[in-house]
Amino acid sequence: MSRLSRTTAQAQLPAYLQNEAPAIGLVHLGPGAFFRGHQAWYTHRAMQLAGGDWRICAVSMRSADVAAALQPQDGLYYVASMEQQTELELVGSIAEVLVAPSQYGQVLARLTAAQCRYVTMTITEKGYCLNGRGELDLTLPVVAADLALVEVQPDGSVRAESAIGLLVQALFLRYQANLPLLTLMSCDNLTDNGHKLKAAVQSFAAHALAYREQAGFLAALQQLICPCSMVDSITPATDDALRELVQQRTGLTDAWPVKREAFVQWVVEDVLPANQPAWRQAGVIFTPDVTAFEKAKLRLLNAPHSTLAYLGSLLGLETVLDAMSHPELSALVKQLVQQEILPSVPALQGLDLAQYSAAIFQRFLNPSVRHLLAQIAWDGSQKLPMRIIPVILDNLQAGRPVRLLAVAIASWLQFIRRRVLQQQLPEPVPLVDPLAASLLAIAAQCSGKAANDVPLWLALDAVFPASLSQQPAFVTALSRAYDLLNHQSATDAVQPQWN
Ligand code: CS2
Repeated sequence: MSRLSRTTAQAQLPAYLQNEAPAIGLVHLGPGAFFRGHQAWYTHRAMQLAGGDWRICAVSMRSADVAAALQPQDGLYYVASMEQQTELELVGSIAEVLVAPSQYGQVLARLTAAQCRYVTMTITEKGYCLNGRGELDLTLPVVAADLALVEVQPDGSVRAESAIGLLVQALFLRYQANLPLLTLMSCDNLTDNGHKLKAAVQSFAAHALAYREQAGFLAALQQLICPCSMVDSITPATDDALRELVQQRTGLTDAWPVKREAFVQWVVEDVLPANQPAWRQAGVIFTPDVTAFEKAKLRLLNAPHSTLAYLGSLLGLETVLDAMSHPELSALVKQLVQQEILPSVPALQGLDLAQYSAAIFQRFLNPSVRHLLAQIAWDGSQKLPMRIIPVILDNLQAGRPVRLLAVAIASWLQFIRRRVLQQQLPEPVPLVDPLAASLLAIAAQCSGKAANDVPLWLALDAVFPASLSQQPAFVTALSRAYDLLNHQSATDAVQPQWN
């Protein structure tokens, strides 16, 4: 069986790769499955429709796995969109994959090339190194180390480890070379992602030894364009079943195809420079204000997703489909959305939010997408402050209920406790979270009783704003849910007794 490459896939190559390939115009940080099924696919579509020199240099911030898989196949890979029928599409927008730690000079060269105009990024919530207030966390070791770098060398001999540090280096080199700055596009599930990114870049530059005396550079950064965006497409991790399917259908071996649901959406704040890939033609929605789209998606998709992940894991379930097929759990999550989340979502012209939410629950039932709850459960400390805590704050302020939102939080806390209790097992399951050490340390002091444990958890200011522990309505609801999930089986806890 031949390996996928430009030569072996000649007959199926997208038209833009048939002759000379377009030049690189974009750099992307974080070439995980989501990016490959989403932004890289949109850019592929854009080049199919309108050409342009918009191929992508994809940069892994740490792991060399994606480069090892895609380089031998000329950056090509298949996207499988899973609906009743599985459609395969060969995507050719990735020109190369670089690994930042070992190819730093090349990464800087790409970022400082005149023809590079955009950096898109999917570095997950934790990649932005923000604190509980959504600002750059100057105390994180990786940020502190990057801030202490005293010079910037175009050859990459001075290396930043964080994405923000790398971007500021590149922007500074462009500034020195009189090149236009880059447009930086966060494509992560962060509230206000563009504003947070811009603020983090500016804060880094203002605090870093190498830049803080450079008034001209700091002033130039005020002009930096960082559009906010909402990204959406459910993209489970690749598995061997997908690799086999691709092999059977195409006769070629693809080391790392990507699968996702057929639904795909990208809404971008309409502030991009005129010179851009034909994303609009490819279906990207441009709008003056993304906030309402972003709130609707984070609250109506990601919030129930996380709730299903934690409660479902406590119930011993494996996938989103399993969780949605559990009658009490799915009823509870629907009730949560109906009663406590939908009222917090601002109206969006032309979109019926109830229908939008119903369609999302339908997407969760897609039998072809095997989406593991364990994958969604990762990084709760980073995700819940974007998807659940803001709804709680809004509801408290508006006098709306938070009872079921508190169940969602309690299920996360009990999920962490479960991990601690499992440490004694022969094969303990690790807690995947950048704050794992702090979370496990708190869990180790827990007794299981809310009266003792809830204050310990609420003191975690990276996740819970201080004001929350002053809110009796929330503390009582959280304590009740916590005790219930502790003393009874999770099955009992999702019974209709919440009504
Ligand atoms: C999920 C998201 O893993 C998670 O936390 O909630 O990745 C979700 O599948 C995407 O945001 C859908 O667009």
